[in-house]
Amino acid sequence: MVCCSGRPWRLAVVALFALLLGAALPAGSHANSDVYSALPGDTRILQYGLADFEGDAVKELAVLYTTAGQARLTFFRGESGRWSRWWDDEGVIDGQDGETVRSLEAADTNGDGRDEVLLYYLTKGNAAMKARILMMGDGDGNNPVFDVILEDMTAPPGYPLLGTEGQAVSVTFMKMASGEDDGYRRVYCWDGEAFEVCKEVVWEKP
Ligand SMILES: [Ca+2]
Ligand SMILES: [Ca+2]
Repeated sequence: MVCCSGRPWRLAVVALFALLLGAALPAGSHANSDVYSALPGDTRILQYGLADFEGDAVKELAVLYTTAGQARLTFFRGESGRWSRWWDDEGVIDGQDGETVRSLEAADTNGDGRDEVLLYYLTKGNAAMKARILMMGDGDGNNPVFDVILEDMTAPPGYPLLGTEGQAVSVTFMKMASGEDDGYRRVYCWDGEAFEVCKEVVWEKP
């Protein structure tokens, strides 16, 4: 699944809302109370998403929310038909310099069969949108670790392009020149372990 054909992801979100409204879905009929009872009392949900972060063909639930004025991300996994808290972000989703996290998406950005989480932030003044990609790293299924594997921005605000560059799976960011800054088309290729810049075209400022 790629970013720009995100229909499966959106369908998953729609399905989850149906779940929260009481419709029957595989994870059980008590997902609403499972999720809310595990989160702080002042939680305000921003967005949900279902994706398979482990690559075991079973989807987990990602919940983006605010509490005490901070955005937080918590993952749940299905256990015996209930949602069970699985992972908390512990700060890896915090924005910088006035950035605020706006939304999330899930996609297999590196082609390894497991989904990653893409978090989107609007930068100060809404001049650009930053994407931060989190991937499940070392750890086991019971104690997962999610690491930031890529971060860059698109301006005017937009989404990175997921695709291929030659034989490599790639993520591309485009930033228009503005003010004193040049722009770029910057391609990151997955080398099996990390995303590395594999192509960059500079767009000089006028
Ligand atoms: Ca899974
Ligand atoms: Ca992946």
